[in-house]
Amino acid sequence: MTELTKSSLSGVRCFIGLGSNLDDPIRQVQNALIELSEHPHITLMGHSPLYRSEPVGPEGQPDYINAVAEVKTQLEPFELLDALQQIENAHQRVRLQHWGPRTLDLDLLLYGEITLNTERLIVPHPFITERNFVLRPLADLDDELTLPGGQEIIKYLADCPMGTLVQLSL
Ligand code: A4P
Ligand code: MG
Repeated sequence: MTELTKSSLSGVRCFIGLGSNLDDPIRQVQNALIELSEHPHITLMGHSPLYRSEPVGPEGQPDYINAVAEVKTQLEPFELLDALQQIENAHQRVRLQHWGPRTLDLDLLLYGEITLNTERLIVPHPFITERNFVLRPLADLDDELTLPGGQEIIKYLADCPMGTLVQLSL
């Protein structure tokens, strides 16, 4: 096995939430998936379908396009957050309003079995269990997925209102 293949198979299994509701959101999410796959220290293992979701947060903003990517990486959690924020910044992401419209949001949903609660990084992502646009695509990728405490994602999904979540056929 070559070094390249060996390194691409090792690392921590992580899930990244992608969201966009500005400036051609479908293209923003598709390009972000390509950028994740091209990152030298991130291996894209797969991604969910894209979904259209109604905005959570301030009213009057456009619908979001959401998806979840499954990756493997040898980056530490804060290094992975740095990499995600670099990709966000490359998408001309400007932070104007909490939960407001954005060209690209990359959230670190799960980092293996790790739990972290620091000022800069909380893992699992705090709203993972209550957002249909996170739970549905996570279950698409692995319907046996659990949180670090062992709670099953599909149980949260069963209790989560689906609102107007629509899977896009791309
Ligand atoms: N941060 C802490 N933990 C994490 C983590 N696990 N992953 C810190 C990523 N970042 C994390 O994030 C603010 C800070 O959170 C970061 O600097 C990082 O150090 P931000 O992306 O700049 O700000 P934000 O996104 O406005 O705030 P926040 O709390 O991350 O919001 P969310 O939870 O990302 O929600 N509606 C729909 N339909 N679809 C969406 O995707 N997204 C949001 C944003 C709101 N409404 C939405 C959607
Ligand atoms: Mg965010």
